[in-house]
Amino acid sequence: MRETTQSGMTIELKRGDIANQSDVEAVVNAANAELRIGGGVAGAIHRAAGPELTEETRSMAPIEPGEAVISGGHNLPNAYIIHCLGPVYGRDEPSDELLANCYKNALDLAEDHQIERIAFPAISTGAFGYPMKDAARVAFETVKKKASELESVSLIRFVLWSEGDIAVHEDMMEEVFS
Ligand code: AR6
Repeated sequence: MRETTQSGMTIELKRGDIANQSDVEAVVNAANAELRIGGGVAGAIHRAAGPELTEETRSMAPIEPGEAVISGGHNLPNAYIIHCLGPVYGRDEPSDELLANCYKNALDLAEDHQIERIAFPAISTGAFGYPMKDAARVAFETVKKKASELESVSLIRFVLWSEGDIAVHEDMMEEVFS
């Protein structure tokens, strides 16, 4: 399963680069606490958005695990970037609750800004070491719980880096949504 509908909202999986999603209004950054350029997603987003992004986010930092803040998209093709700090697996506990908070808080910010289409990376599953399958379960269960209260958001895209990551998400989508 690569796409499903929940309370009228589409949830889809796509392989690609989170910094190259021109048909959504907001992309989510798997940020660091300082909201600076880093590796992985944060590197790709900050490089594509340009140095003005770091200037804008400086005053919002530091953020805590589970927290989300919103900025402009600068040179990205998106109006907004929502920056989430995921938990470092094995250190920030309870990791599942903190990861769920990332998705909840990002979706709340999207609603506040009347965002209809939003793309998430697999937060915490790179440098922060969260197992992909467990992270996918948390992401989908959180989206499923929130779906009925979302009025503005009509598309949630999960942008995954590899075919293997897509396969893990396909199986978990089946498990959580069917
Ligand atoms: N587009 C989509 N997914 C990507 C991309 C991309 N351009 N690049 C990597 N991924 P990570 P985290 C995948 O490490 O675990 C940073 O250095 C990647 O394969 O970006 O939350 C920050 O500065 C993985 O599955 O985020 C923080 O210090 C997933 O995105 C720290 O890493 C997340 O990997 C955040 O760690």
